[in-house]
Amino acid sequence: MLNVIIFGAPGSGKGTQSENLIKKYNLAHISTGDVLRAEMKNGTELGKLAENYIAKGQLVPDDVVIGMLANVLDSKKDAAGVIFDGFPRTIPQSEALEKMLKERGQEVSIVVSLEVEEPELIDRLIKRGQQSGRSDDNLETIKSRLDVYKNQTSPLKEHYKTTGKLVPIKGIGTVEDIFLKISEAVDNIK
Ligand code: B4P
Repeated sequence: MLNVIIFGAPGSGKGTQSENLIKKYNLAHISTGDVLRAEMKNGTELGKLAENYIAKGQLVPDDVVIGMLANVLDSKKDAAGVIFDGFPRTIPQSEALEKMLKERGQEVSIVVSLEVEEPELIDRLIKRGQQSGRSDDNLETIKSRLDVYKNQTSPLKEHYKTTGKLVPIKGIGTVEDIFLKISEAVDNIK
């Protein structure tokens, strides 16, 4: 089973490239951001809790996201593989994911890290905010998301470097060119 983590700062193109990966490799998609936004839209208890964190650009607490992921993962057990988009975002989340996969006789296959500089990230997210109306795509919240990424999420890169799973890919250029580089990396591990 192919387990792809797509990793990168907010606005690096994780969601965009996930869509291409799903189509080409027939993978199931788990985006913790999408799951949380759906809960918010449906006004569930989890959604109400998540809203407080997302609107401020902070991470939703680990225990909440990890608990949520276990349920979602089991719902995809018949898929050819899974793309993890926006998860893990902290060291405890990566440990939980590895444990969950191990319990199911699986492991992380590859961690694709999309590398994009901060001014470009801000530019993309502001543009998206003008169209999507996402509550976290405004300058103040974008800046907190980038700080959270630097402090809590980017240390995961070191962890995946030591496991030999990390493949850094420049995330600037056309969506198609970036996808070609990602596909090459994925094909190399198959
Ligand atoms: P997410 O939904 O994961 O949002 P994100 O990291 O901000 O990235 P996003 O998916 O939106 O952007 P993408 O890189 O696809 O998370 C939202 C919030 O939910 C988090 O801040 C957090 O509060 C909470 N959350 C989610 N997961 C969590 C977890 N595991 N633990 C705790 N909390 C969690 O960028 C896309 C934009 O760039 C698009 O507008 C696209 O059109 C553009 N783009 C893409 N490729 C491009 C290219 N090559 N050139 C130009 N533009 C491009």
